[in-house]
Amino acid sequence: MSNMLELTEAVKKGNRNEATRLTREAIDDGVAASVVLDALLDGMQDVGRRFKANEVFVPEVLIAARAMKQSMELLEPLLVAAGLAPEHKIVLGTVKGDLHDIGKNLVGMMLRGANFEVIDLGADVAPDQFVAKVREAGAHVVGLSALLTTTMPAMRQTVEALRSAGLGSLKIMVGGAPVTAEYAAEIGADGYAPDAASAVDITRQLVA
Ligand code: B1M
Repeated sequence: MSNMLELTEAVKKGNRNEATRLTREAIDDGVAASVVLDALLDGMQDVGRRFKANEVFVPEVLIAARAMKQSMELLEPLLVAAGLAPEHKIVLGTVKGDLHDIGKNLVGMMLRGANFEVIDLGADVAPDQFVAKVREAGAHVVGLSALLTTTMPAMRQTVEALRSAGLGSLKIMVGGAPVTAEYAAEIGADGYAPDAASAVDITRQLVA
């Protein structure tokens, strides 16, 4: 018999095999895809909350995201069939000249864990690459990461390029260790997130 609380616990603990087994069992038992999805999201949301509160750290988030990912792969065809595929697309990347991608990857994992579709362009991404991908994908939000004070100007240039490309109601979120809310406002971004869990909250606000 499927147990959604156990599934949530398995994600929280990053127990990939257990999460996969319980997801498969739930699917076989005919549990609605939305119910299984909620159990997975609850687990990831809890990990995000504890990460924000410094109760768990990067490794715990990584293993929880890995457990969630494998279950999502099983669930995805059912979600699509039930019309529950992610509603919002986010293009994510680290700006030109910057190779740091660990924090950006965490942001991507947390966003996927909150049922956003994430298109990750990687690191060292030029402004025109962001513009082209946002246009091609019809993304609702773009997320820019920078870890170096020397690449913060590239973040500004990317915001300028996105704004002058006339991409409609596109929202821009920025983050990364040297980035502040003041800098985000100065360069004309719509949102700033200090950490990966907050990035989910900010993205929800931006698409609301
Ligand atoms: Co580099 N590095 N690094 N480095 N590196 C820092 C950032 C530095 C602070 C180290 C130091 O001097 N103390 C320093 C920057 C100084 C500055 O600019 N003020 C620095 C430097 C100088 C450099 C080089 C220039 C060194 C050199 O070659 N002389 C060079 C630059 C290369 C380049 O990018 N062109 C360089 C290279 C590297 C490595 C390649 C060796 C490696 C990166 C590997 C990789 O990412 N694949 C590396 C690393 C690992 C670091 C440190 C040690 C760790 C960064 C990290 O991953 N943190 C870092 C020092 C430190 O932070 N202790 C350092 C963990 C990660 C989870 O946190 O990335 O902050 P963070 O992400 C957080 C938040 O910032 C936020 O959420 C994340 C999770 O909560 N966040 C977002 C991040 N992006 C977001 C986007 C959002 C929202 C939130 O919305 C879109």
